[in-house]
Amino acid sequence: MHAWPSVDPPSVTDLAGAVADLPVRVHDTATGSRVDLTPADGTARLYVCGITPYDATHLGHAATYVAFDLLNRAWRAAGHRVQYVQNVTDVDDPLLERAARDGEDWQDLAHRQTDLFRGDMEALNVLAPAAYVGVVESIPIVVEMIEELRAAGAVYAVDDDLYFSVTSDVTFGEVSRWTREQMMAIFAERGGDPDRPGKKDPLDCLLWLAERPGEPAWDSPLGRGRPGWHIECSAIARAHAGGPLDVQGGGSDLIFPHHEMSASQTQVAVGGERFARAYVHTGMVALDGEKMSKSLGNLEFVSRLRAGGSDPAAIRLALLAQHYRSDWEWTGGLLEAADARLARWRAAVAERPGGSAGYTPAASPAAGRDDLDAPPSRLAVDGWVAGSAGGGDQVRRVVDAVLGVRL
Ligand code: 5CA
Ligand code: ZN
Repeated sequence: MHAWPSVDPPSVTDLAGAVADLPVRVHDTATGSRVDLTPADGTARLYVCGITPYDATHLGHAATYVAFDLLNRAWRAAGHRVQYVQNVTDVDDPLLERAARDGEDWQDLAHRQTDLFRGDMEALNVLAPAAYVGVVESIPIVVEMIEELRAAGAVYAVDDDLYFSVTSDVTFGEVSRWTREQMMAIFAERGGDPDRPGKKDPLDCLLWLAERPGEPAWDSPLGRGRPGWHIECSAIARAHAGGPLDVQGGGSDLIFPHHEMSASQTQVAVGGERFARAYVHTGMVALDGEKMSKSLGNLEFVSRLRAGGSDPAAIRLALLAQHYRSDWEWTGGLLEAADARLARWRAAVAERPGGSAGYTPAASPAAGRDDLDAPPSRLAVDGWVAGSAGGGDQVRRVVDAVLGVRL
């Protein structure tokens, strides 16, 4: 599957100055601490869970991908290469249910929504992944990983469906650090089936769903069927990242079971090597007091705001006004404030052009490297704008490279 067009950020390695030696650090869910993410071999490997293509692109999705774009930019600004991989869950129950509800072909729905998402990502100046990979095109690598898990003794059947045995991974639970009670309380809500008779452990997750009448299925040595959810990210990450991940990312709603399971499955398949150095999670964006979610239907879309005339750079700036790990609520006021800020920034860089004199960009790249501290880096620009010094060309370069906002 192809990604969207994107322009490489301007280089700011020459501007780093005081921050040149600062490592990129980010908060890791698995350890609860900030970890140094300087890549061991010069290439950072980033996997971010992609959309299930219906009801895209709501502002919760957008906030999550913009946050990981800051990480991508922080690594690049520090002089590292980034191998960025993102999946598309282009076959799964919620997509099939939505297509059935609306009487639409599930593939048409997935294509249309993936196209819309690409357009929104491009407009928001999100750097494209090097590998943008759907599940439908990944069936062979998914089947291959399930075969490896079977060889490791981690797979069993319930009727014709195949399950991953969570007890096969001694480190199971180390991503979320949730108690078994916490896991049990939420598993069913997030696609699990704890009560199915015949399972060895209620938390075991589906690897391969045997063909159901009226649903898509593929021939395979496992029988005719389709992948379970978590195995797609295990298989796509391993096949396309080119090594163990530096970061497995997504919204905090993916901590359990999705990231717990995808890490466990990969670790068992490869014989123990840790799936990712860090598990990074964005906060949930709410609307009208509730998490913005496709199932609740309380959504605001990037495409609707764009169609209403909003500048995508202002939408991006509004998303960056919060720290990525906080839960927060979208309001129209945020966009108005971002519009006004963008206008001030643009006017200032136009009125006060020039190179390095007058602007010390150190605060911006430094903030970008320390747990993606977008709000302080924005404020560093506000400080320059409020003054009278020159250096606007340099401000423009830094703001583009680090925050991804074009002035
Ligand atoms: N396809 C799976 C991941 S493999 C999936 O979760 N798709 S999704 O379309 O539901 O979500 C896409 C991304 O947006 C995920 O990283 C998810 O955690 C994030 N996300 C969903 N809702 C919100 C929200 N309200 N706020 C912030 N991020 C969100
Ligand atoms: Zn995923």
